[in-house]
Amino acid sequence: MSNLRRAVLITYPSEEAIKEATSLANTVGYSVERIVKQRHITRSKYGIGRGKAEEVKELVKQLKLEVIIFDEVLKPTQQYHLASLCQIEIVDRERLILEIFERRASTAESRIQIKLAQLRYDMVRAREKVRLAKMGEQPGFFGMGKYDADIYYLDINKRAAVLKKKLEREEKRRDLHRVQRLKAGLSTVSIAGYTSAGKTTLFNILTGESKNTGQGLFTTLSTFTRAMKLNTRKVLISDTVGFISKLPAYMIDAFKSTLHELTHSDLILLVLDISQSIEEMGRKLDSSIHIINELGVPMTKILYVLNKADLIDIDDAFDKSAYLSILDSKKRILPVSAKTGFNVTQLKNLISLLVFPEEEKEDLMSLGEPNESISS
Ligand SMILES: Nc1nc2c(ncn2[C@@H]2O[C@H](COP(=O)(O)OP(=O)(O)OP(=O)(O)O)[C@@H](O)[C@H]2O)c(=O)[nH]1
Ligand SMILES: [Mg+2]
Repeated sequence: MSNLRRAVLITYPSEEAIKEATSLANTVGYSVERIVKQRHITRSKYGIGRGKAEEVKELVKQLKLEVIIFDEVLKPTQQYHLASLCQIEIVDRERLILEIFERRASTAESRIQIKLAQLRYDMVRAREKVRLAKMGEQPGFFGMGKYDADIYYLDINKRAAVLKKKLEREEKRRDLHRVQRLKAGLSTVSIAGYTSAGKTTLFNILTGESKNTGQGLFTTLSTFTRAMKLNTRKVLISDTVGFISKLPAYMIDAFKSTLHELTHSDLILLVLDISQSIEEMGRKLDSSIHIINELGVPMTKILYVLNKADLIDIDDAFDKSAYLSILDSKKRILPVSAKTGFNVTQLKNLISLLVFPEEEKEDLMSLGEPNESISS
């Protein structure tokens, strides 16, 4: 595509940070022409140091770039200062994620959620602009005076309130479904985890579905539920929206109704990509746990699924799972491959054991042993 918007990306020096930010940028249609790396990108007037900011300004001019992608959530003042210095639009991490969500939202509910999140994004910035306008620092706010800026701010507030009402109605409808399910006596299991961990691939292999999977981030943007057979019993299993780090709390809030599925589940399969470095896994695990805590889900409901075991040496997989379980001995962990089917039968057994403890007393001591061909 030639209509990609040419961007300079400002991010952290780690390879993983660069990869993730580039992938986010590509997903929304930016081509990353240059990468500027900085250890600290949340400090100071411009997010980055003055010298670096000047460097970016030069780059933008020389390469005729159209946008700066800033891989952090910038304070509105920082965003304003950097944009003024470089005379160019800034897309920070928060807006990047919002843009992806906007493109991928397919249900009425997720569209309301995105709109709400966008309004909050604007609201914070409008508040800042009103403040700057009052200090006389930025008299022309979209060509408006102070009074107009106040009105604009109130208007955003009002629209947000209307959307919240709508969202509540959608939530109520969901709750009704949930009650019906409970009446049907079915237990629920949810698949959660960092984006691209392989949740949908796992969902497909467990249910026989063929939902879209993909290398990009946020392939799945709304919850999907299906029945899954476990020996003689049946449970409902849901695939959910992926997590990402540096997600502001209000965005988690906007997605709470989608993620409510997790709050009400009997068991959460927290999927981790085990083919990544232990540091990277740890970082993503932290982000996931943070969001799960925000949702008020008890940690005792989590079963850790270490996916993509086919990509690494099996001993390595067990080392990694051991390492992660050392951090908290109560963790329940199983390496699997959603792609090859490795350990998927064991996973089903474990789900069965955890969801129906009274009926599945027989031991599952051999769980996690590499007794199933990894390439089957
Ligand atoms: N090698 C290998 N690749 C896998 C495995 N599971 C998933 N993948 C790949 O990882 C990528 C992401 O898989 P998805 O199932 O879409 O991941 P997801 O967690 O649903 O991602 P989002 O919906 O975007 O949050 C795809 O390219 C899959 O083919 C696995 O066990 N082994
Ligand atoms: Mg998915």
